[in-house]
Amino acid sequence: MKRFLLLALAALGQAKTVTHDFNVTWVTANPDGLAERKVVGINGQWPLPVIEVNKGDRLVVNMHNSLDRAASIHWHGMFQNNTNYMDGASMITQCPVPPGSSMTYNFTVNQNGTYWYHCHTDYCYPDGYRQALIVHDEDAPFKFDDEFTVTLSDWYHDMVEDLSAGFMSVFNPTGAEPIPNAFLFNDTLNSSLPVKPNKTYLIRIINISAFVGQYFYIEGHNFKIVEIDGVYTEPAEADTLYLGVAQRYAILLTTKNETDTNYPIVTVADSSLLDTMPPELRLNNTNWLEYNKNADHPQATINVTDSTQIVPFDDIALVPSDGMELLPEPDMDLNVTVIMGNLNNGQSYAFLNNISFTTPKVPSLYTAMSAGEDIVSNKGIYGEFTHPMVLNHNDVVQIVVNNADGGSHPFHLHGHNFQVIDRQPPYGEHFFDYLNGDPVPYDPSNHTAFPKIPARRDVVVLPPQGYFVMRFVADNPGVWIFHCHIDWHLSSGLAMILIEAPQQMQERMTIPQEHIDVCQAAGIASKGNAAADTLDFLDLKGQASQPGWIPDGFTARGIVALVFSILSAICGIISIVIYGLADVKSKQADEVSTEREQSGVVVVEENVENPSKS
Ligand SMILES: *[C@@H]1O[C@H](CO)[C@@H](O)[C@H](O)[C@H]1NC(C)=O
Ligand SMILES: *[C@@H]1O[C@H](CO)[C@@H](O)[C@H](O)[C@H]1NC(C)=O
Ligand SMILES: *[C@@H]1O[C@H](CO)[C@@H](O)[C@H](O)[C@H]1NC(C)=O
Ligand SMILES: *[C@@H]1O[C@H](CO)[C@@H](O)[C@H](O)[C@H]1NC(C)=O
Ligand SMILES: *[C@@H]1O[C@H](CO)[C@@H](O)[C@H](O)[C@H]1NC(C)=O
Ligand SMILES: *[C@@H]1O[C@H](CO)[C@@H](O)[C@H](O)[C@H]1NC(C)=O
Ligand SMILES: *[C@@H]1O[C@H](CO)[C@@H](O)[C@H](O)[C@H]1NC(C)=O
Ligand SMILES: *[C@@H]1O[C@H](CO)[C@@H](O)[C@H](O)[C@H]1NC(C)=O
Ligand SMILES: *[C@@H]1O[C@H](CO)[C@@H](O)[C@H](O)[C@H]1NC(C)=O
Ligand SMILES: *[C@@H]1O[C@H](CO)[C@@H](O)[C@H](O)[C@H]1NC(C)=O
Ligand SMILES: *[C@@H]1O[C@H](CO)[C@@H](O)[C@H](O)[C@H]1NC(C)=O
Ligand SMILES: *[C@@H]1O[C@H](CO)[C@@H](O)[C@H](O)[C@H]1NC(C)=O
Ligand SMILES: [Cu+2]
Repeated sequence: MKRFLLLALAALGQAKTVTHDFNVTWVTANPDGLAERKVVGINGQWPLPVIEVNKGDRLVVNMHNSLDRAASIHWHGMFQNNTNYMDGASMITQCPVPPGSSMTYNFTVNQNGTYWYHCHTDYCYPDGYRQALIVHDEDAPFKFDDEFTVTLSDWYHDMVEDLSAGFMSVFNPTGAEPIPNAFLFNDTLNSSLPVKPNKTYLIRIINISAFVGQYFYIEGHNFKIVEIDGVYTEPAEADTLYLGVAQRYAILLTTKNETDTNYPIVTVADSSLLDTMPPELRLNNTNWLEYNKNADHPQATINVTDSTQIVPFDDIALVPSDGMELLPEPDMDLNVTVIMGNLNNGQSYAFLNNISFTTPKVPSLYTAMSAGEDIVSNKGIYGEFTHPMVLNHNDVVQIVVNNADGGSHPFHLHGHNFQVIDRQPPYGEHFFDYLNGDPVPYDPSNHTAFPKIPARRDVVVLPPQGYFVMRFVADNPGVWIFHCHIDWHLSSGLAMILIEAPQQMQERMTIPQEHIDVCQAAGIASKGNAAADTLDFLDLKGQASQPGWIPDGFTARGIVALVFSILSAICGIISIVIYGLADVKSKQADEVSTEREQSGVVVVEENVENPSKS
């Protein structure tokens, strides 16, 4: 099937409709030259097509799923204002599109800059189903002669279904993430960006990885950062960037006058995220800013031994060029803590407070759209294990995310960019300092002064054992998932949903019939509460829930014992494990959740139970 682009000038202004037909199938590719594998292709091609639109355009993508599994497309960073149902997050805003079915995504793009699209159904984008989405803007507050878009990614030789089976498994009680086999630069290696002397280039860099952040610099060149995650910034001089998964930067690079030398573009994978380091894995890669095709293409000379010694530009220091000031004190204050731990099936899970996100039986948006007006704002109907929070229309919302885990986590909120008003420790030489002691949670009575004009973006990296604080206005009615963008962590539960302005959702939106038909084809209910109950929305009987807690007193030895007892059971051997079980008592008994209202400020507190750590 042919891919075609329809450029139809709208009656008013320059806005046009950009149409793509995507027939999604398996193809084969070997981008690192090390292993040919099956990847998700579009219209028989991989790398996938880069989508380009102008600001104000309508984007229409007709996706036909010719794979042997369900799929969807999320338009990362797109606000989907009044089109929440086009957000592409399976079981949040739509049903997963089953094999043989189609879905048309159709929305206007009133934003600038650098985005990407990717599958958002179970773990599906690490198999190659991700690519850049660029919004051109004639009115951008900077000038350049030409532009490049490059993606950075991690790459696995195995299919994600095989990797995930090993990841969520009693054989992996510590939750060690699969180690990639390679790191790609624009879905290849050893490539060159041909440049002319004395010119200014806009280079857009997108981390489309499943797991690993990367450092980026160009030998012999500084550059100016002019955009992060679709938000223009005052130009900021920098030499090195860190891109957590899903983050984007656009930089202006002015080339030298001389054309005798080519310069390495250096990418270094963030080794702090990798539990093991296979000797054959190339963490750093050289590509080239190519002034002269015939000159030498030298390998990078890297003068640090470990990626943690690299000092990147601190994105919190960037100032949005629209000058949007620090939002006022919040109307709603959420406080969540990232925790990794095991549940009683022996597997490792990720938690925000005491909840490991578990997919509901009805997409949460469809729960909101089918609930009675009187009950739509009751968070109970969205289920306990989706970790729902209901936001009032136009409230200022603050989210504090503390990290009780030793890894960093790139957190993404759908439907918004947000102000990052505090983050500790900062990027740089002290980034890993809190690992030397206990986690340090945000202390509202002892924090650094918030910036007057805070950086805004849609993915922020949560430091190891540290925290960040973000604010945004709940001006975009919809169900938006807030999650760690490391795909392994999303699948082990590091997510929650924000039910934003549910009454306005009902007033403003209608789910397209085609989307309802997709649910029918997938055999998934499109009405009802999180348990698919359409009669009594408050009855959550049968909702999907996380496995039970490990009884108190179960120690690390106990976890190992549990794993072995499960393994023994698998082998058909009866084994009674008694050590490790000190004081058997269910944790669930003392869980409480309270909400109190104070001078118009809703403070949501949840009792945080540390699941037993291994
Ligand atoms: C999609 O591609 C597959 C494989 O090339 C082909 O068999 C199928 O007919 C195509 N489907 C559509 C709807 O174009
Ligand atoms: C890239 O360059 C490295 C180092 O020269 C080489 O080992 C590797 O085979 C090259 N890979 C590809 C895909 O060109
Ligand atoms: C896209 O949505 C617009 C506005 O609702 C509508 O006019 C148009 O027909 C839709 N296009 C397609 C291909 O569905
Ligand atoms: C990166 O890859 C995309 C897709 O193959 C391509 O369109 C684009 O031109 C490449 N960028 C550069 C700088 O070569
Ligand atoms: C560089 O470009 C500027 C204009 O953009 C021009 O004035 C200048 O002469 C150029 N220098 C060289 C060495 O080409
Ligand atoms: C988007 O671009 C317009 C100019 O075209 C600018 O006024 C606006 O501030 C930009 N928005 C952001 C979030 O950078
Ligand atoms: C290139 O030469 C022009 C003058 O001809 C100078 O203004 C500019 O700074 C030079 N560029 C660089 C990167 O050295
Ligand atoms: C760069 O790669 C080499 C070979 O994989 C490795 O020995 C070295 O530690 C890496 N350097 C960094 C900073 O990651
Ligand atoms: C390492 O290299 C970077 C850029 O390539 C340079 O800025 C820095 O000074 C170097 N550090 C040392 C210790 O040589
Ligand atoms: C947030 O929760 C953590 C963990 O329970 C607690 O230590 C911290 O004091 C709370 N912070 C706020 C601002 O309530
Ligand atoms: C306030 O925070 C600073 C920096 O984290 C810390 O060193 C200091 O001990 C804290 N002071 C109090 C009173 O908690
Ligand atoms: C959504 O649109 C409303 C106007 O209908 C506007 O006030 C609001 O700022 C928009 N929100 C986003 C996130 O674009
Ligand atoms: Cu994570």
